[in-house]
Amino acid sequence: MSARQTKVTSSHWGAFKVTTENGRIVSVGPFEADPNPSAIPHAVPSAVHHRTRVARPSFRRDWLEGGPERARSERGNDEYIELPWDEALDITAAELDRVRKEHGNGAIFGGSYGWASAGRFHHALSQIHRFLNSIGGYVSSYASYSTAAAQAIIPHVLGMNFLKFTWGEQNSWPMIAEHTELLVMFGGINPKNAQVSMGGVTRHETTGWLKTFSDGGMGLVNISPQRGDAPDEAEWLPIIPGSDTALMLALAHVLETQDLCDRQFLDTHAVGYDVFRRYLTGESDGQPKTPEWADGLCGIAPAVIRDLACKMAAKRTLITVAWSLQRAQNGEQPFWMAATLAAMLGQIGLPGGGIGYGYGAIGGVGVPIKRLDGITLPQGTNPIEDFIPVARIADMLLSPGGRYDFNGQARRYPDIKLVYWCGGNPFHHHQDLNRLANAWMQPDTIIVHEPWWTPTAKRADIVLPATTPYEREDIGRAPSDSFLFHMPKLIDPIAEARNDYDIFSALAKRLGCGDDFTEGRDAEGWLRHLFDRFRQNVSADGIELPSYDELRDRNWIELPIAGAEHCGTPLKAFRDDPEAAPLGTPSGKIEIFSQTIDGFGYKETPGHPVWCTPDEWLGAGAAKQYPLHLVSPQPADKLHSQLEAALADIPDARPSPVLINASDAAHRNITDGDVVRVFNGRGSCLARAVVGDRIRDSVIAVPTGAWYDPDEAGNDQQGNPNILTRDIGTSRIGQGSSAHTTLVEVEKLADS
Ligand SMILES: Nc1nc2c(c(=O)[nH]1)N[C@H]1C(S)=C(S)[C@@H](COP(=O)(O)OP(=O)(O)OC[C@H]3O[C@@H](n4cnc5c(=O)[nH]c(N)nc54)[C@H](O)[C@@H]3O)O[C@H]1N2
Ligand SMILES: Nc1nc2c(c(=O)[nH]1)N[C@H]1C(S)=C(S)[C@@H](COP(=O)(O)OP(=O)(O)OC[C@H]3O[C@@H](n4cnc5c(=O)[nH]c(N)nc54)[C@H](O)[C@@H]3O)O[C@H]1N2
Ligand SMILES: [Mo]
Repeated sequence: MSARQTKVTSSHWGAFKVTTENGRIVSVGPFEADPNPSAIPHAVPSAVHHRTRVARPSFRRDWLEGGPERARSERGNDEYIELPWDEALDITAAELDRVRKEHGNGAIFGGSYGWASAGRFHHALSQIHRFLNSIGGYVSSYASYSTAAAQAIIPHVLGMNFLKFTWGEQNSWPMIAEHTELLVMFGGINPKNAQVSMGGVTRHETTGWLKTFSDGGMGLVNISPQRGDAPDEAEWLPIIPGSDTALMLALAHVLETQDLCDRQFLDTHAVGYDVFRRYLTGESDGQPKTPEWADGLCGIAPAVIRDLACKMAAKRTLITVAWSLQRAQNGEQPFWMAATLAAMLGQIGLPGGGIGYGYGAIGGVGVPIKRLDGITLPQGTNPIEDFIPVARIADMLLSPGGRYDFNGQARRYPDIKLVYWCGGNPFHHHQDLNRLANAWMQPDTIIVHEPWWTPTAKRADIVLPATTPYEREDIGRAPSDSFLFHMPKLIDPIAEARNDYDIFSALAKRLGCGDDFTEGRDAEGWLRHLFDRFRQNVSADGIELPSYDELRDRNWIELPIAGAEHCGTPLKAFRDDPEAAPLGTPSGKIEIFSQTIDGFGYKETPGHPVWCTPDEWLGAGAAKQYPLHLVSPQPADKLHSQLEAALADIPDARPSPVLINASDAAHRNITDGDVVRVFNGRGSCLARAVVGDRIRDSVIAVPTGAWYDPDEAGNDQQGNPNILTRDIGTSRIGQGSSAHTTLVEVEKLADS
């Protein structure tokens, strides 16, 4: 591997060229077919060769020497002992065996949420789930941090799996460009987030589409606490976080009272408008949801609300809602209410009209493409049926046997003895990290596969060093992308890193189920097998693929599946004939009132969308003590906590930036560049002030992704907002993450 060579590889942030020399990645460059390549891969060369790579299998001293009982109290504050692979695998297999024999597989938590890396075979989550299934099963996790509340509510309202709706029943970019006159964006559409997509996004097109929309004279309205969440051409309505449902209700109130709603559409295509209308007008609760009422909650003037409602009724309007709105307490409500508002406008099923969720959240949303069967490693079946809603991990660890409600079910948390993580970083992604750190002391044993010493790896008992995609061969393909990649092995594994597949194969063999797990194939055997299956499947669609060897030679090909001709008008069949093409809801129609949800008996969330006052927001009593609302968006310069090793080395990159309005900064004697402490009753972190007028007053933004690194007093040095966020479910319906429901205060550090 000494000669200099350049190859293309694929990643969640797109395809890019990688140049290697003498066994090292020396530089990266853009991929020719990408009109707007992401800068994220620039961190790859230094991250891959970084000093924070896990070199060898590592065991926490207390766990290794004292066993689980002694180990628990020390996680996160201990030394590691390196062992040779054979011994490490023996110990790990023996511990898995002990737990499954003593407590059953229902005591193993293998949810292992996380984005891991692109690449279809070495997909860490598929690998761990297949492995744990082959050894008798595990407690899994349900839905995602991204969209858990949406995944729960949308099937009740629109009768469809949320992901199916996202990929199958939303307007494509070309259709919006052609037909939409007014684009009303709750939470904006920010191309910064469209840099990434699960499994890859080769052509970064979102910026280009937004420019097409504004150049073409489309009306753009950005309803967000941050101006930068949409193009500057958009009208900015700087809303108070957590109050979108109130604004939507007021828009609905104007439509209802000014007779601007499509009553016929509501009669033929929706159920429950009558019940909802009584709530809207205040007949049922005494409070009409007028623009004046909403102004006091969301901070948008009544005249602006009236004007917007009239425009929405007069024009072909597409309402879009960012995923962030449902990553908040009662995050189900703005998603439900937005669908209700769209139903009142009566444009659902018309080209360029209606409702869409998550445009800009990831690169694939809106891309017109023919969907093909994926390339996935079969995971087998899990004999353990028990699961938790994904974001309830700390609750689970803190209250084994504890009761909770979830989407109409009364459930109990399992009693977990062993946690196994491969491809995620809970000490990045979970809320209230001090609480998680406490919950993390409960299990006997925590096993983590990681390329880097992340905060999660530093809190594991057994850390097995994993390769990165550059150290192994794989196939790259994302469902919303027309490119297919052979991802070459570019360098040898760093130190003693091994592929997750090889680690699991060796453990499975020790546990007596090696053949079940491998089916007699090595990694290359699987790649050829999975590729051949994909090749056969797509040939039924009339697409002929080259052989695996030819793909390997060519590095990448484009499939003939992109283009507007692959996308029809969303929900057209339902609009044309709701009897013949009903939705999958119990009524077959849009459920503005859901008998099912009403039947759950959750008094805080009745059978129609409602405004629920959040526990933490600018209108709460707690705002006296913590007067700033913290939003924690995705970082612009990377994907979550990935590549953080390299990014944290950039001078002044850490602690993380905190965007703060000039008036809030002045009030606290903070100037641009100052290091500040952001704090509330749950914890505190450092951050570096970025002062400006692109965020509304009383709101601050700290991006996610810094590696949690508390000092002895518990003050996080790197600027991870999750030390501050609140760890409660969105509601009993979705039990998702409610990261955006957080109040804080900021102070200048005495010596900055
Ligand atoms: N406050 C707040 N918190 C949030 C959010 C928010 O908006 N606000 N957003 C949430 C959302 S939507 C998400 S999706 C989560 C994301 O949270 P995660 O998906 O957990 O974050 P990542 O940093 O992508 O974690 C992936 C980990 O896998 C490791 N990895 C990469 N490749 C491999 C591999 O091949 N093998 C192994 N074994 N490991 C590998 C990486 O080094 C990294 O540590 O964060 C959530 N947290
Ligand atoms: N560069 C980059 N892109 C990413 C990721 C990444 O890590 N890096 N992660 C990816 C993942 S896993 C996901 S799930 C998506 C997430 O996609 P989103 O959920 O859309 O993204 P966020 O950045 O969390 O939030 C978008 C904006 O919502 C606004 N916002 C917050 N609260 C409210 C509110 O109450 N009301 C309104 N109206 N606006 C609010 C904030 O100003 C924030 O900037 O992003 C994906 N894209
Ligand atoms: Mo996500």
